[in-house]
Amino acid sequence: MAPDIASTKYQALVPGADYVKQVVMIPMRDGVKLYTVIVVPTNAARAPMMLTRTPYNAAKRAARNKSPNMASMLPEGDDNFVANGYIRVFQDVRGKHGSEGDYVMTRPIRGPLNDTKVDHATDAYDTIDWLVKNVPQSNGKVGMVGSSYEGFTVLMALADPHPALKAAVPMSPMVDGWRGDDWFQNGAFRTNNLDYISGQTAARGEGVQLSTGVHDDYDMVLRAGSTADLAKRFGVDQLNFTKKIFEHPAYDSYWQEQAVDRVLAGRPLKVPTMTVVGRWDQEDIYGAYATYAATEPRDKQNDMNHLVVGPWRHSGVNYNGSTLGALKFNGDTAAEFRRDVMQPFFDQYLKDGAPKADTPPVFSYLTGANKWQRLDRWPLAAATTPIYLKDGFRLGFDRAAGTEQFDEYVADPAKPVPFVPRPVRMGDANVWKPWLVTDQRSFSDRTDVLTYVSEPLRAPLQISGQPMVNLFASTSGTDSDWVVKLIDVYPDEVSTQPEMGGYQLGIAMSIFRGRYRDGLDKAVPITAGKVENYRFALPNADHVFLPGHRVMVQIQSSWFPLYDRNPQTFVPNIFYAKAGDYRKATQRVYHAPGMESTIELPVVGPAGL
Ligand code: PG9
Repeated sequence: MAPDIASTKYQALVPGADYVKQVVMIPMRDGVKLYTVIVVPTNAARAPMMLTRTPYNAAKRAARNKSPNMASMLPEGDDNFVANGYIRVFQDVRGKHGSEGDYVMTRPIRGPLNDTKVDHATDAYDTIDWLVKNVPQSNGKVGMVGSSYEGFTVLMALADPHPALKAAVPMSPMVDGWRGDDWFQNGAFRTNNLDYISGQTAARGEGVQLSTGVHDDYDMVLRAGSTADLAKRFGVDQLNFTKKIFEHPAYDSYWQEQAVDRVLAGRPLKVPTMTVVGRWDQEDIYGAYATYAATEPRDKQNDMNHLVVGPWRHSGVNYNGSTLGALKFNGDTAAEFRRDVMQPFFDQYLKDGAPKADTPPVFSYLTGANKWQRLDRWPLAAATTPIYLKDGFRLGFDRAAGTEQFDEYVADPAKPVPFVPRPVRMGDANVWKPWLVTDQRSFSDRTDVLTYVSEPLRAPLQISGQPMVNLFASTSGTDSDWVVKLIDVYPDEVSTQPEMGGYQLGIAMSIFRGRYRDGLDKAVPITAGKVENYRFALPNADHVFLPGHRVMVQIQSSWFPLYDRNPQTFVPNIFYAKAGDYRKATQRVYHAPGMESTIELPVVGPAGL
């Protein structure tokens, strides 16, 4: 009766493999060991190492296909690392999958929020220290790359980098969970996070996806009531990170002190870094620009801190970048960037004897014109030009007053505006990944959406920077959300792509929770009927509205079920709003003298229609 399960020492052979894969448990300074997969090309000698630290299962990340070929086995975005002979390393962060220790969601840096001796900076340091001493085929130089959570772990390694960390490419990094990355956007909570939290923290390995039994998430979330009710329904309210989120609805010190741009702002800039993000990044549209801006003042020669923005969805840089939803670009923009910009950048710092790369400070894809631009700074526009909301639902650069002072709509929390056409399937990758480029026509004619549109443009209008919302508005309630969408309306007919005729493409869209108008850290009720000035930034854009296109602005008070509903009655904590708190409100948007609602556009070149 000899047992038939092989010992842990057993290793299956992969005949003809062009790599050797080994798994090691790397000890950290506190004795905790982290599960690490090291893939070494068979002919490697003095090769650089590329490290990714992940909560998403290192064993799986290094096993896309079962194959003797390293290129097929590793993730698609690793194509150039393989072609250039890199050693590839994936590691489970502490507490997840094969790693020992405690998992803390996006574990904050040591300090007021982390009283242990370890964080992602120390774990990256200890890992790199071990790798350079224990991988004989390496040249002792390490790069770090990764997207989203993995991008966050790249940035955290920069807080106190090991001297062998020579270059870093954080992609779509999670930087500030409240301002706009992952958990919230300007205080509005993304309800699909409950599923993510359950998937990540219900177990050390694979967690639990929610079993809703409802095809349309719009119905599922609406029926539940508040977000706390929704969490309770699935038992997710018992998870520690859900509790932390519910305890911190405002931008208090809990969120401020773990914001990675703030963490990095005060530290020396030692590692050449290229921060990458997608223009239509549906998960982390905030942080890449924030860390770039926080680091830039210390980049005296403008050659250490780089920003890349491609026409991509979240993490789209690692996949095929020829299309996004209905949009078509010139060739595979992602493969082109990885091969022509990212790889030479890494090679310069990591490969022995590699030439200096011709890396621009900023590499940005100008959407609309569909071409890459090499820029020396971001944002490109030094100032903004207001475009005015006018009566007759018009939009223009002149401030000519009309007869109507305002437009109004009734926002009903019982019938919130969907963020994509129903049925809403947030977990469906085909819906979720390209949702920011969804045609906004489905919403422009709703009676609870105000839609302002310009005349067709006679000349190109380029915006390169962050548009600012400058809204004068009132509500009959005591709290309110404001969703503002800057949209490019295509001509009625597009000969090269007929389905784009009249398309309403979101260029920069955001939500703002009105209770935070006087400061993000404290909720203040709104006085019913009082006109307030709401100012908030939309996501960065680098876009040309082409001649014949029109500029559109849509305004609404919900974006459901992606964002939790504002009850429109002030309550101390919206997560716990009661059924009776959700009330209809009459919303007024003003375009009157002294109350001129505008979008301040970062125009480059002439501003005209
Ligand atoms: N956007 C995902 C995430 C990052 C950090 C925290 C929570 C979620 C991700 O794609 O990893």
